[in-house]
Amino acid sequence: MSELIQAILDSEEKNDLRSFVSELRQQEQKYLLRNDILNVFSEYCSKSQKPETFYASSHLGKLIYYTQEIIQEDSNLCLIIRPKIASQEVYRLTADLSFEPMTVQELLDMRDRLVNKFHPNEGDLLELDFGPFYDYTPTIRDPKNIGKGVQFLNRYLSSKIFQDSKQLLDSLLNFLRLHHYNGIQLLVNDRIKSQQQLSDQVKKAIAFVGSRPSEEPYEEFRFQLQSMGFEPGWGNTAQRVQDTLNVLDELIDSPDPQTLEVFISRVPMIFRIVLVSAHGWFGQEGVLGRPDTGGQVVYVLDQAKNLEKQLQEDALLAGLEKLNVQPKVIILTRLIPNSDGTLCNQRLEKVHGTENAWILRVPLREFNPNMTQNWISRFEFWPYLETFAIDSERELLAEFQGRPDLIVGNYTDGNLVAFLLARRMKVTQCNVAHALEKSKYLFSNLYWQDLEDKYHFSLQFTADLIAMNAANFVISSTYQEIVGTPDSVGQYESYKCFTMPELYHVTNGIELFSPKFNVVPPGVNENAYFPYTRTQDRVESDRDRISEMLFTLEDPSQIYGQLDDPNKRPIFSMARLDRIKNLTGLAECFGQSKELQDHCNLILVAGKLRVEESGDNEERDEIVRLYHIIDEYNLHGKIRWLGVRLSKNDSGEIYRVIADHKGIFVQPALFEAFGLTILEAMISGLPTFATQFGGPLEIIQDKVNGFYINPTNLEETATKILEFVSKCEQNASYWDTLSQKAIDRVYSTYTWKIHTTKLLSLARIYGFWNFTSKENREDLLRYIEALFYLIYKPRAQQLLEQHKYR
Ligand code: UDP
Ligand code: LCN
Repeated sequence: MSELIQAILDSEEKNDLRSFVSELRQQEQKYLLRNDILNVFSEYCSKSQKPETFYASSHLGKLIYYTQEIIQEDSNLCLIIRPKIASQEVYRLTADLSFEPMTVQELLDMRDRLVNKFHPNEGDLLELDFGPFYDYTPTIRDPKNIGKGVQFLNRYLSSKIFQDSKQLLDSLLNFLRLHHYNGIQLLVNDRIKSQQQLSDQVKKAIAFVGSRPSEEPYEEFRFQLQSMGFEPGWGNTAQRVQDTLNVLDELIDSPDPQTLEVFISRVPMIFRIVLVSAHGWFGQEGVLGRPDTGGQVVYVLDQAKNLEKQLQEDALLAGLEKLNVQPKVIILTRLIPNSDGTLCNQRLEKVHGTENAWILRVPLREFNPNMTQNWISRFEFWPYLETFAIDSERELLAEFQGRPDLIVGNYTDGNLVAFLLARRMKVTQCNVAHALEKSKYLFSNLYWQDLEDKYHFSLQFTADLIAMNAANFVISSTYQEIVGTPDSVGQYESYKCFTMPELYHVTNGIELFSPKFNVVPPGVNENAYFPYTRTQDRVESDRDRISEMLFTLEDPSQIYGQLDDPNKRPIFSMARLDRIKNLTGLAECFGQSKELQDHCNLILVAGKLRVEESGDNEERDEIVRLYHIIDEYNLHGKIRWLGVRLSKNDSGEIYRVIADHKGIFVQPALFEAFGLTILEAMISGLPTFATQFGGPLEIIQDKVNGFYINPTNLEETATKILEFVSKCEQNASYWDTLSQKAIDRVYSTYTWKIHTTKLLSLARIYGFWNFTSKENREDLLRYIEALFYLIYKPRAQQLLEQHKYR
């Protein structure tokens, strides 16, 4: 950046800089974000009649492009520049146009001054810095490789084996000795005592199994292998055992990353998994669409089913059939005594379509029954997590008859519980964010004190820092969830450096280049969601019933609005009614475009119809707004709002019926972390228009298999949809082409098979890495514990005090 700055200062552009700075000074806002900065610059360019190239190609234009934020203070401007993904430089631009680099501490102090929360005379604020803990772990260099942690780790580990083969092979042997199932030793027994013996015996065993018929079942030669030092777990046939031993042999002789990955991925070390999804209504029926209950529940349920299937397949291939191995997956959630007709008050529920996957619901301790007997918003949930983890540990140990092999947390609360459990039980911890609220709510950290009553971000962000640093590995659904795009900051990236005025400063909150980050997108339930063209798999009566419900049924208890012309092309959307989902924005976009109304109807599936039925602030506000918009733009006859709770199959059929009518799906969220409805719509064959803010940017390839929209620009969004609609009206095959491309996209990239294979391979490799380097993490975990006990817990207790009087 310094070269770019110098180039501006050494050229005529210095005058432009001066004038632009004076434009900035005239802005009322003291804190400008990227969009504001670009707007001011574009105005400046047109006012001063700059050639078109100036905006993008001048030095100044480039500097502005990289500038994420500008803060004005007295006569100075502070520029926060992001020269590339996951890096930040900060400069003070003084009145005489000199650029002085600023430290992170200076930046955070300045932000505090901006909100009048800087108290230099009261001493320094607590500074959180996780940087030193990552100094001795390997880090990725190139930002484009962020999110490919495991590949990197494999390269690193295998090069270490090269360098110090003795030590690492010793740990490999110890690692192999570690594994057993229900007390039965797996892989190697104590006949193999040294690394040298391991190497010799592997070669002997390879020769031995090589002499057997390749399809011979393992059980037939089990005892011969045992006498050589090998126990079950190498394969189910002579061929498979030979393959696995060959991989190990190669690893010993000439380690390389692929061999290491293949070998560790075959080690039968995972049989019991816990998926923690603590808040919300977690159930299989009648829960979706309620506040806080959306994609995460869908994701975790599908993941549980597919993990079980994959674990069963792996166990079979490893030759463990006769050991009566029964992999078990437990979804750990809270029990809600007043469960509003759902099964959320049931302790144990089997996951449909599985043999051994369960939902285990553990009640919160009864601090105040008004709270703990009922659903509690995710923003209020913090005081209950520690005791929930303690109680859950006991229940899990009983259910599994031992410790689990992997704990996966979901969302901030589940990740914190996963941390507490993993720490207590010494198990590998994996995190899934689903959504990090910090980047969802603008300025949520700077103004945390004003928002505290409603959102309690001080607890949430502290919990996030704790859990993301403690996790052995993190899976994200997209790359940008970690580090954003060239022009927007990633969700994890937003935890790198921030202030919580009067609470703490974070100078290095997370190492984005750590190999712990891995992109592993979810899939979609292919039994419920499949292309509308697969008529043989559809049930005609369901189709008719759903079709009636969507277009004509009169049932004021759950449907609002009748269509004047049900044959118009449907624009469809389905989401929880919270502000960020912005269904009201879509209604407004539709309301403002007469032309869109001429061609299409708008059909929304959105939680509830009545304010009195909702216990959630945002949901209530959105219900009111939606009615208001319908009246304001007189959308009667053109819109239907379904406040229904659909079964899984119905929700699949609904997309297909919309596709039968050559409709489209619109996902208008102001920000969407990933967006499962987009996968559901696309696999059903619906041309999909999705927000350009967040994960959809990676799911859809614009104009190839769907379209991006900017949901804050209503006119542009309406135009994009209209363009598509008129193209389809001119040429009906255009809709079909888009529909097929959407279907292909999901099948090629977003399946649960891809997801679970990768997740399990990660769990094994990080388990190995954790085993070989565990002493290196203890200091980090101690620091994290201190944060938990000294910051998180006292604040959680304060909140609990408030809850006692609700
Ligand atoms: N969903 C539903 N009924 C509703 C709203 C949503 O069944 O009224 C389902 C939807 O099919 C999808 C999930 O809830 O599977 C929402 O996931 P997404 O990732 O799109 O958003 P989230 O709600 O997690 O933010
Ligand atoms: C939460 C969200 O907000 C969505 O964007 C995701 O699709 C969902 O969780 C599943 O990860």
